[in-house]
Amino acid sequence: MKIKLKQLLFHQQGPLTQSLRQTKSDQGLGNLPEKLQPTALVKLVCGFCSTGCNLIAHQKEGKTVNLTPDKAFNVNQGKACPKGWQGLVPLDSPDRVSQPQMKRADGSLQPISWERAAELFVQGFQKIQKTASSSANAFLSTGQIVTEEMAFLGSLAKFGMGMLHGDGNTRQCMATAATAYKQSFGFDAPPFSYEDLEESDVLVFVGANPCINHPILWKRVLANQQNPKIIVIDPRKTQTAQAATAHYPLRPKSDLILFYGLAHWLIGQGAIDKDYIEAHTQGFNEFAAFVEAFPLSQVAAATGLNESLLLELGESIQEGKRVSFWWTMGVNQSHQGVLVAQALINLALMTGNLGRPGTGANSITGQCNAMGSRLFSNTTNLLGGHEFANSAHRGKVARILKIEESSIPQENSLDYQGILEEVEAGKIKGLWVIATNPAHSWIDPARWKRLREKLDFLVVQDLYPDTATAKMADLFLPAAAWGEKEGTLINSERRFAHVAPAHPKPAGAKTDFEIFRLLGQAWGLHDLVARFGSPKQTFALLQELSQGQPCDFSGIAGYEELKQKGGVQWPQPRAEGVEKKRLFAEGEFFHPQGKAHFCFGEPLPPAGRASFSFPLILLTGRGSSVQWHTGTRTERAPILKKMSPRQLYVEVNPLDAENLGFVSGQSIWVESKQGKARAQCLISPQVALGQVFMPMHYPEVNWILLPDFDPQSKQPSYKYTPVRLLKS
Ligand SMILES: Nc1nc2c(c(=O)[nH]1)N[C@H]1C(S)=C(S)[C@@H](COP(=O)(O)OP(=O)(O)OC[C@H]3O[C@@H](n4cnc5c(=O)[nH]c(N)nc54)[C@H](O)[C@@H]3O)O[C@H]1N2
Ligand SMILES: Nc1nc2c(c(=O)[nH]1)N[C@H]1C(S)=C(S)[C@@H](COP(=O)(O)OP(=O)(O)OC[C@H]3O[C@@H](n4cnc5c(=O)[nH]c(N)nc54)[C@H](O)[C@@H]3O)O[C@H]1N2
Ligand code: SF4
Ligand SMILES: [Mo]
Repeated sequence: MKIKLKQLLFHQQGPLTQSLRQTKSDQGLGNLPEKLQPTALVKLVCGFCSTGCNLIAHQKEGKTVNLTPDKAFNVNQGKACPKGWQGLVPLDSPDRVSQPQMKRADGSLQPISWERAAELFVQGFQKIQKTASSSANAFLSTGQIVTEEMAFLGSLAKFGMGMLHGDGNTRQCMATAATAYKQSFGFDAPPFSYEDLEESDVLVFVGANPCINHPILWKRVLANQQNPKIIVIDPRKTQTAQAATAHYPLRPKSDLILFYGLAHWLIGQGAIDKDYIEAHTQGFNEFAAFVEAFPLSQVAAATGLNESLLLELGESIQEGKRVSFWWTMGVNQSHQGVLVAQALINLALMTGNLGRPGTGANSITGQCNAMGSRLFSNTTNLLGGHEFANSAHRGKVARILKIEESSIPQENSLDYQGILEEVEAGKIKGLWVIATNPAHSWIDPARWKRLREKLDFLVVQDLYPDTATAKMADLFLPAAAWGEKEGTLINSERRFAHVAPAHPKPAGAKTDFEIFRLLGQAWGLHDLVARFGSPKQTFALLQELSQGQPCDFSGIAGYEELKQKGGVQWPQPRAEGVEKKRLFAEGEFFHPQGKAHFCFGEPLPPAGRASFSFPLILLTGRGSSVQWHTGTRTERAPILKKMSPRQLYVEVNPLDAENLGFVSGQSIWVESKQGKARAQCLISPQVALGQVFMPMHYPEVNWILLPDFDPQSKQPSYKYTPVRLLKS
């Protein structure tokens, strides 16, 4: 083998040989035993979380045999979490199918050819269009396919197939942050770079548990040399809270009052940056007057944090030279998430903690391409962060895609819940679900079961035919996975990175991109399909669409530059050669006057309130670093499976358990007004008295949640349901 490798290196001339040779020694692979020596190395970015770790696929005789983290690039600096290391394993699962499946009258599945599947797809949706209405079909997209596929899907569905409505699982995840940024900054633009994690002297994590959910970002925090204060604001004493320098266990959903109170206190202390506020923001005086109603005494009563703790927290922000605020789902999934996110943005703006190294109001994204879906899924906004309602934007998109402007909807799509309500009302009858598993993950999965009966035609496109949603489908389209296809993902710091087709897809399987081409052709959309000839061609199209937008990345020299640099952050317009690590360094925002807006509103209680009958508050979220959402991928990796609990559990505070007479390991019922789930009682001081926690990875959890939504972002509030515990 050594000889073969040498021959390969010797015979291959030019940059590829060079990069292979450099990579092998740089990566420390030269010392591997002979039988493990790869014959080729392919670089790609991880397809699980939004961190976007650079990985290397080891190939041997044309087959990918291993994955290791890439040491050459800055994002992960040679580290990966267990999901990254095990990323290939779910691809080789023996139960993957490469043929589409059609549901027979008796409910069983019949494998069919791709041609037949395309025919059924067209017949099914076109029949609904003709017999019901032109807007009776809709789609639900994802943050887990490559950007090129998202844009293709969104264009086909909306401009070609006439689907007026389409949303995605980023509604469950990032809608709040997107709405907050748009209103505050004028565009959905997370301002930070990962370097800020290392350059900050005060880091405030709100409703975020990066130790298990973004473990490699947490490594970057640990690399911070500024002797930082690491503050965690979370009702639970999470792994992150335990590792932090300070933990503020506020009452669930009291964040808004907390941050308004802190703003009021900081203004009272004069701990604000008046010059910055004057030069770069608008609405501060109104905000300052509004927060007068939040003295610390009232904040203490609402949050359960005593005044001395609140003062300590306020002083940390006041004294910090480079303060950064980081938030995730504890904020986004709230009944007033947009206002909470904006309260954090306001704190950053008023203290001048924006645009400088180590600062920022920073929403960490979740899925590997959540950011791609926010810009290019063509669901809530028109391709490239444009507006459906703006005729100039429609004109631009029509010109670049060479389509009739009239084929672009002039109004925004219904949001996710709105789509489901239309299904319930019998107005939407056809649904196409791509790379998401709502029958498990949506806040009201009971609704899914009811809706199935209302839908005339459900098509599910996934890697596996046995997901909770795929099992309900009339037509199942099996897709090739991440690692088997090409395209780009955009990580949390706005970095475009390249995914290579490093692993052979199952024989006969098609990538999502190829499926979209097939379906588009079968629909008769030949011109539109021709515009999306290949992922590479689509990337160039997206670059053109981005021109003149805040996310302009037309200056990236194609996939080649992404491969060479391990990724490039947007913006990267053609005129500027230098990468901009963070946004707003000049204090120029995207609103017409260039100023950021202070946005705020009255705090309101959540829909469900703890009561005598349901005295405990159920929080949900991620349970471990080895479990990914609904488990379709991580449950197919035996090592990851072994490292995670097999049974649904509920974390209960020791005092609550004692009062109820429960012991750890006992099977109990967790019951809400919606329903009940049996779980193993896990007595844990990590949850506060009066609260319980359940991980979202088990399907029963969402069956008992109270459907409640942020009125602005329409994002579900997954983290607040009154429950009681009963012996089972
Ligand atoms: N291992 C693993 N990693 C993942 C994922 C996964 O499934 N598994 N998913 C990825 C995705 S898509 C996402 S979106 C991210 C999510 O990443 P995180 O947001 O870190 O994950 P969660 O556990 O959902 O929620 C974070 C915290 O919010 C807290 N919280 C609940 N209610 C409140 C509240 O009212 N106020 C405050 N301040 N905090 C509250 C919870 O106690 C929890 O610790 O993780 C990504 N990374
Ligand atoms: N209770 C509770 N519920 C929650 C949350 C919570 O905190 N608490 N968090 C919410 C959040 S933040 C999120 S992001 C959602 C996630 O919810 P989902 O998106 O429903 O969860 P996943 O399990 O990631 O589902 C993705 C599906 O896509 C498939 N897939 C993966 N790659 C590809 C591909 O390349 N092509 C195709 N066609 N299919 C592919 C996978 O097999 C899987 O079935 O869950 C939400 N639900
Ligand atoms: S931290 Fe996220 S991107 Fe990095 S290896 Fe783990 S799952 Fe993949
Ligand atoms: Mo998410």
